[in-house]
Amino acid sequence: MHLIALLEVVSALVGTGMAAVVPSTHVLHEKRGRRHPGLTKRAPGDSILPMRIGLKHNAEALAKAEEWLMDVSHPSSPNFGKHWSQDQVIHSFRASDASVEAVTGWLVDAGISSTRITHSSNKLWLAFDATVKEAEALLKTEYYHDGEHDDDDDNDRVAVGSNAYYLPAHIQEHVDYVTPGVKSTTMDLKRLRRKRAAKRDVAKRDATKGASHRRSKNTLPRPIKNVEEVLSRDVDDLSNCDSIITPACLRALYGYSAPSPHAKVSPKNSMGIFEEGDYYDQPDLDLFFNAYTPSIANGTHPKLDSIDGGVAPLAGFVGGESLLDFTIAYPIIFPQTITLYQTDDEYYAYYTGSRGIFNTFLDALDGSYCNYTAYGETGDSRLDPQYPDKASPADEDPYLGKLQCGVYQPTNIISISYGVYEQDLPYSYQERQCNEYLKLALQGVTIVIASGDTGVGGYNYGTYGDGSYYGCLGDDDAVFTPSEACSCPWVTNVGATEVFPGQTVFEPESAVLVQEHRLDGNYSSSGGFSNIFPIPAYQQKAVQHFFDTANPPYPYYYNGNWQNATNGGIYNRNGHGIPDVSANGWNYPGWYNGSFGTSGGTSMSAPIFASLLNRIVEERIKVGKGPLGFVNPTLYENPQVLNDITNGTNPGCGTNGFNAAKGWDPVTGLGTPNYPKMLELWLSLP
Ligand SMILES: *[C@@H]1O[C@H](CO)[C@@H](O)[C@H](O)[C@H]1NC(C)=O
Ligand SMILES: *[C@@H]1O[C@H](CO)[C@@H](O)[C@H](O)[C@H]1NC(C)=O
Ligand SMILES: *[C@@H]1O[C@H](CO)[C@@H](O)[C@H](O)[C@H]1NC(C)=O
Ligand SMILES: *[C@@H]1O[C@H](CO)[C@@H](O)[C@H](O)[C@H]1NC(C)=O
Ligand SMILES: *[C@@H]1O[C@H](CO)[C@@H](O)[C@H](O)[C@H]1NC(C)=O
Ligand SMILES: CC(=O)N[C@H]1CO[C@H](CO)[C@@H](O)[C@@H]1O
Repeated sequence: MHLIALLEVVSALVGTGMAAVVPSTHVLHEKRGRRHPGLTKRAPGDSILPMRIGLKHNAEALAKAEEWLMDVSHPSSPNFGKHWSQDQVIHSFRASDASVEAVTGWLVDAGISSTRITHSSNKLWLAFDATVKEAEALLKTEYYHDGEHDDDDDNDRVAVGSNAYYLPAHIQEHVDYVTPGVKSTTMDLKRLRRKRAAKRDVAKRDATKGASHRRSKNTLPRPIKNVEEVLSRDVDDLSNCDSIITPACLRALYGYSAPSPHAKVSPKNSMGIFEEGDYYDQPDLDLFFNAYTPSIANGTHPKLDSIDGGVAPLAGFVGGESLLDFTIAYPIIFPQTITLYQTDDEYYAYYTGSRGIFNTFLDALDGSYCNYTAYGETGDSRLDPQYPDKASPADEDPYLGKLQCGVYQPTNIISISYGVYEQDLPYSYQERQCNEYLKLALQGVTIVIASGDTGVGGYNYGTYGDGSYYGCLGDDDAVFTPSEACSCPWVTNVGATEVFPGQTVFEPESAVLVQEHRLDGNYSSSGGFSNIFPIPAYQQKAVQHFFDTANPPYPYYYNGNWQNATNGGIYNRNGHGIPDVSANGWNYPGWYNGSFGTSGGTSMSAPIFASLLNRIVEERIKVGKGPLGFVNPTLYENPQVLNDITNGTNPGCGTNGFNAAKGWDPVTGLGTPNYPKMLELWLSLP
């Protein structure tokens, strides 16, 4: 009964209500603005909580990170190309020894013996198990859980958190935050386990939503009528590139030659491609090689770096994405090889509708990321798959191993044709992930991501779990919806172009626009301005030039603050401009489960751009130079190595979207690749 009374007090007066039981040695560290509506049940005192104390570590490092990256990536820097080692990155982003000692001392004095405390390998947090009772005494708080909340993402798990907690005053300066705390932790509470069967039904119902929401969409093939005639054409014919973009059309557009199939290639330059919930199959790849690149032998396939049970190939589940990625990349880079980073066991990929994306992939590339703290997030979140996958029924082939941390070396170039929208995930989740892309870039890795296929809006159907609509933002559905993770300023974001009917590959391309292509709307190149990330220094001039010369006719807001825009603003005037560059994204031929058709999407554009960068790395290796790392500063300083695209728009949210324009624009970025110029530029750089 006492507990119920306290709960009311906490609910009404967070902080002050608790202050009576807080000794004067302690200070409030974090509290919620409003009591969490889901956390209604007191956590049993004897349950064990996995406590994590994020150390106030790397605030200085995070502030300097951009400068560090520019130091090795800006072509005018004397340290250009001098990428860091992984140890150097971990060391620079870790917490100070003084913080570790102070916090450990406090815990030991409070009765948590030092043998119970683990210090993470990246030095950023301390971990120990504690009973709810111990943790409440330590933090002068109370823990609640959401056991009755029927959330379809969780797998026999509940969220546990508190509404406010306190730290000794002398410890506060060393601690970023504690979980579970105001940020809840997902965990099993044995007595609250729900029946598996019931949960699985819910999960299945959500399968379509979960899978489609996270994938670039235009990859499913459209059948064409004149298959026989199309397949009888000479593979080098360039007269039909306005209806089918063959490998030869791409070579003509971007000025590179077919690689010699017998060239000697560096074993250290396999190209990385990420896939999730979508699989290639060998017969479809072979049909493509046979028709368009006979010099690539049947059976050629990527090397699988399986992440947390990810499998490939998988004949029964053929999807357009993987096949498109590989049939784009092989003709450009072969005999260079491809490394496939395939994440997720099928249960997570298909049935859970888990909203998290990329964290388990980044865990596999960088072991220190598994437990890294930044922007108030430590390690994987409740939105990410939980491994070992105890939730999956045995017949779904669960992955029962441990979460894979740091098991694969990242390739020099990684192409990603997946993403969701900035509104789909907590901003802190995306900021922490973006910081990881920066850390990989510091080590010389180039991440290339598709911009998305929905213009300035989002997919034009459906609702989020909480009932809000996910086409566009705001009460009137008028505010533009930037895609992610491509909106991170430390990756290279690729939009899509098209050769319109009647045009040839010897004329300029336009921004892609396909009307009523999908059930859920039109296809155009996603672009605009991030609501999370500000304009990075390397892009300032380009964005300013766009506003000066092609000012869009829409009201805007600042600092991502669309909720508060009183002038009806619909885009973020000082947000990171997206995309950076573009490449063709429409009418690529291919086989899917044995049927021939054409497809596209920015899913096609990203691997084109990434493959050309992979070839440039290969040429640099031949002359004793290193990988490219973060390419954007070099591109923004040298826009002449790209073909500026000036025609087209990316409609959405009831508007025409933005216009492609001279110079950078938020539809096609700086433009499409001019391979000879790009190669010459990077061969001239150290
Ligand atoms: C390669 O595979 C394709 C598709 O299965 C087939 O049509 C072709 O005959 C094969 N080529 C060789 C040389 O085996
Ligand atoms: C592929 O084709 C086979 C039969 O040709 C069919 O049974 C299967 O459902 C198809 N799979 C997909 C993913 O379309
Ligand atoms: C697609 O474009 C057409 C023509 O501009 C427009 O009328 C239609 O509303 C668009 N569809 C959606 C779902 O936005
Ligand atoms: C909107 O304005 C209020 C009051 O100024 C502020 O507390 C809130 O953080 C703002 N929202 C955003 C998204 O910035
Ligand atoms: C310019 O783009 C529009 C679509 O936005 C397209 O209809 C038109 O054909 C393009 N013009 C040229 C010359 O490609
Ligand atoms: C050293 C340490 O505590 N490592 C942890 C990092 O995160 C993984 C996955 O969340 C844990 O299993 C490890 O124990």
